[in-house]
Amino acid sequence: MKTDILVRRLYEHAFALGFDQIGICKANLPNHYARQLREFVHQKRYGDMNWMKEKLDIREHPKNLWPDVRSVIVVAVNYGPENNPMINLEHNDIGNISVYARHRDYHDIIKGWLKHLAQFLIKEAKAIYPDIQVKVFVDTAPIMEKPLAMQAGIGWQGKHTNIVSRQFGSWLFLGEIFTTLELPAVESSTMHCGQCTRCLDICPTQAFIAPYQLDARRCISYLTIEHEGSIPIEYRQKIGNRIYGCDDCLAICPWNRFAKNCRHIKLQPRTELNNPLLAELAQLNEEEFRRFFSGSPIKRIGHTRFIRNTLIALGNSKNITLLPSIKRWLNHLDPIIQETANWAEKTIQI
Ligand code: B12
Repeated sequence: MKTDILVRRLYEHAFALGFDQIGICKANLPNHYARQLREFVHQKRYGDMNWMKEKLDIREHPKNLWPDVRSVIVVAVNYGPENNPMINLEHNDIGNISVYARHRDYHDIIKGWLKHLAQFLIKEAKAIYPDIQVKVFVDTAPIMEKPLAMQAGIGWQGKHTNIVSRQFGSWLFLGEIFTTLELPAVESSTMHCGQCTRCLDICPTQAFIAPYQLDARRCISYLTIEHEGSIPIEYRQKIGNRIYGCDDCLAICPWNRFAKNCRHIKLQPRTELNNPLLAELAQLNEEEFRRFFSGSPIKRIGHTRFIRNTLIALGNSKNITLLPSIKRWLNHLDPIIQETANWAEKTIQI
């Protein structure tokens, strides 16, 4: 089979499986990405995501992860929400969960689809390329997924640092198939943010030190998901009712006028996670937390961080009727929970 027919069949199969965009690039990245990544690590903008530092050399270049890789097939899945997620930020008695975490864990779903697509590729290509090898990734390996997506024509890295697509705006998950097969690369995407700075301006914690440069240590997504200890006092009020992740820089992007609702049944939000009451979330003990968030990415942060975040939102609610939800954690054995509960008890009354 000729390569162009193989690629056409691969694209058709990808769309049938559920992917919304697909593109191919060489397993190479322009040198400036490695330089900028090193700068990010050098300035310790990764906070306590130490794996960013430990795997720096590998992350710099796809071939450092797998020397035999020749081509990268990048796929994207649209998870566009039905409503503007920023509406939730106005309701102080609910916890705002970022759009990507309101449904089943995307890693599980996309990994499944990627494995099917990789199997299909092997089956179709084997007659001509018997030695073909593949590896699949979705946010699971030390590689720079966004620059690869840009090279593969999926979209460009916006000033908020995430991929923006002409077809789907800012609401895309990314995944990759690395292969030893030499495939024709598409044209790389070009940048289209122009003079717009809306994503930079809206960030509640001013996490962007410059366009295209995020200091993760200030990012609410990092603070509520990745950061393990107490959340620094200076960010607590700015976090508002965001209890898991943040979508402000994505949601404000003007390119979302082209966004479409997510078409995948498996990625539809659980209704109880669209606007959950803080009072109910604060009732969850460890076992209930694990059961309630089974299959959800939220389970990954564990009970302590989840209650820590919920307590911050409760404090920020300034809704004194919610005080009992804080009080039950005041004497908890975990020092992070106890300290945050004390802060929330004072803050709710100011
Ligand atoms: C670490 C990480 C985070 C960290 C740090 C984010 C970051 N911007 O680095 C935290 C926890 C904060 C985070 C948050 C989120 N994440 Co995240 N995250 C990652 C991860 C694992 C690595 C990203 C990385 O390499 N960062 C290192 C820094 C150096 O990269 P960078 O910020 O992109 O910087 C580059 C450019 O900005 C550029 N650059 C630097 N300076 C300059 C200057 C100029 C002039 C120019 C033009 C360019 C430029 O060079 C840098 C190197 O490439 C990827 C998965 C992966 N393996 O790639 C997912 C990933 C990026 N995350 C994703 C998502 C969905 C999110 C959230 C939206 C989740 C949420 N709702 O809370 C937020 C978005 C916050 C944001 N604005 O970035 C998706 C993004 C999909 C997309 N459309 O692009 C990814 C790709 C996972 C996936 N497979 O889908 N994430």
